[in-house]
Amino acid sequence: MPETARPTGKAARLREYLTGLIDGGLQPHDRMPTERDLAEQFQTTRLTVRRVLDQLGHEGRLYRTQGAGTFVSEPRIAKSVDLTSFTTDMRARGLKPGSLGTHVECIAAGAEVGAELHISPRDLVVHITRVRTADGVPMCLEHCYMPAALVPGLETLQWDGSLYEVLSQTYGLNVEKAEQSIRATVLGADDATALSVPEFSPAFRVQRVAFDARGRRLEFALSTYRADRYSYDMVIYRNP
Ligand code: 16G
Repeated sequence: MPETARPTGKAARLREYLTGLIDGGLQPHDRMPTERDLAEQFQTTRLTVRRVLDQLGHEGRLYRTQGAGTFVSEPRIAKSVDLTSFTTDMRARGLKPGSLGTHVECIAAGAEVGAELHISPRDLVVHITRVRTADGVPMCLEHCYMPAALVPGLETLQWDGSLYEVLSQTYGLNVEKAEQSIRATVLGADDATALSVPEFSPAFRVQRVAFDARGRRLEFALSTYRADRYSYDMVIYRNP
């Protein structure tokens, strides 16, 4: 078993010390002590120090810049699995939601989207693509598809903000329930560029079908979230 999975006493103490620094006084982008200083302080090898730093790097708590050192990462945005919109999520965290490069079109659903929305592949859907931002930082790449029959004129409407607010206020459609799956992925070149991260960065791919109270399928959405800035948090209960 690798040392990182079953740390020696020194590695465990070092990890505790470093997480204390990250959670304690240090701010995002502050520099961590050097490998050499940590090895001396904990009377251990640089290899052990590097493994602990690497592990914290994989967990998204630290990042390294070649030749410059190791720094504290921005904290992850804890996304609850409650049914929310991007706008609500960001506001709840004191961040300003925004969108970049919004593109809206009315197209034929095609086989995959038609199957998810329970409509014919030839039926029209409104397709919205945009990069969602938090305080101006790209966080998530969204593709949303809605049956055009439910949202007439959405493609020509002047709006820039919360889709769920528009659905509710303009069309009287309220999302009540969603079926959602979350899986891991790595970003291809285009998605990585859109999210301002290097190609092959890890990401969460979230697929959602949203329903209203009458059970109508309002939206099929594919959202790709940066894994370095997101965690999915949930409260779970033991079955009685
Ligand atoms: C979230 C939803 C997305 C929805 C959007 C509406 C997930 C995985 N996806 O990003 O399906 O279209 O919120 O947000 O949660 P808005 O009202 O801010 O436009």
